[in-house]
Amino acid sequence: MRVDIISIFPEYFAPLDVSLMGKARERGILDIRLHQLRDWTHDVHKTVDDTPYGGGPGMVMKPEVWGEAVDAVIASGRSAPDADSRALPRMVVPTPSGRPFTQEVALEYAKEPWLLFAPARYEGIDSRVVAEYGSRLRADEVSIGDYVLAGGEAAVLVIVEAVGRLLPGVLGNARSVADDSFAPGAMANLLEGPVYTKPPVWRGHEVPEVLLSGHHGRIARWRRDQALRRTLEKRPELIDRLGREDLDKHDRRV
Ligand code: 6GU
Repeated sequence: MRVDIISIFPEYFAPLDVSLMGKARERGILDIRLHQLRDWTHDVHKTVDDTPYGGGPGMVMKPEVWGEAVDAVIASGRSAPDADSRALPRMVVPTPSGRPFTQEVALEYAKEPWLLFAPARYEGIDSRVVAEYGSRLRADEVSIGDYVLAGGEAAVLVIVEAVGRLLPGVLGNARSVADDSFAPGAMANLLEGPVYTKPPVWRGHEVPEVLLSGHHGRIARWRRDQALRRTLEKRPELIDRLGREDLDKHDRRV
């Protein structure tokens, strides 16, 4: 997967050199290309923002600079010899006023050959930029949660990591993706329950004996009960949303 990120802080993305994402890049599974937005300004001050029409606090990122930057990145992909199916990227604009970024969206993005991220600072990007690219390619405004960050860069790190770990060959054990909280499948729409490793007793805390029993059926049932219990306690709205198909005949209201 190719990932382009245009930002006034390309150095913000240094963590993508580390750990799982770093390995994915070394292996060529993830091709991340960072771009300095200011490279597409034309004034000596490399201005990327201006005051908002209609007044109000803060600054808004100028559409011309973003337009030139995004056009250039799109053009760089199309002229590449390996252009294959990546005629146009899926564009992702992080903003607290976007649609929620969920595991479902991560799975959808993981199927794309090319993502282009446009994280903003200040009060956001002039809205005509998403209007323009929304008509030329698929452009999504997404939020990573109900709180406000100082800029979209941290959201891009979150999204790239959530998507990157889903790419074939990135995780050692592919099964761990299927068992994720929020992943479709056996534990669909439930939080994962507690996990333990050796020693069997630590500071007086014992590992639940069922996990030491070797009885796979009992273990699976216990894990599902723990997942149901934890979900009910921490995310009751997820329990309310479970459909018949998410429940098995041994699930009961705890
Ligand atoms: Cl995507 N950006 C910013 N600036 N704040 C956020 C966010 C994104 N998602 C939640 N809060």
